[in-house]
Amino acid sequence: MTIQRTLVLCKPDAVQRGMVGQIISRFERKGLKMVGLKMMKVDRDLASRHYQEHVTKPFYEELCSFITSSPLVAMAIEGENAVAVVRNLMGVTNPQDAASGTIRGDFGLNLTMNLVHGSDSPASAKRELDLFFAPEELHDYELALEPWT
Ligand code: 3AN
Repeated sequence: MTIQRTLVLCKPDAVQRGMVGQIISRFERKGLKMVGLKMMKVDRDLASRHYQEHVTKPFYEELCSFITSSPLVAMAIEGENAVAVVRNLMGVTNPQDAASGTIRGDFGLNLTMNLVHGSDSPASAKRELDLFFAPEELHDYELALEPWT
């Protein structure tokens, strides 16, 4: 059993469209545990560090201006194989190709405004959680229902 932590962002479009509650709900009902949660406005510096792997891509500028355009909700999520499980719940990058039943498949149409971000590997998760959360903002606690999920 591999318990992992991963970063999820409910991006500015999710906040603006009033979908944060529904998105969080999908992670909760799966049995994943929220261990950190906050609303924040991402500045240019954080955006460029978060998206450093995309710096040479043609969509980099659009990505950074979108993520800094309005507040987002950042979450640290914990659970068994949380990195891959979260990615499966999100669906593939382009919402038009994402399977029904996934967040992007059910709620999105736009490649840039694709509602959520989830770390793509345990190494990215560690790097991204460090970018978005201070250690004291992450909580170790037990959920009473954990033995049942
Ligand atoms: P994911 O978010 O599924 O891990 P990445 O890491 O490949 O996808 O891309 C990061 C973000 O960049 C995506 N969430 C999406 O908003 C944007 N993006 C990816 N590919 C494109 C593209 N071809 N054109 C515009 N935006 C893109």
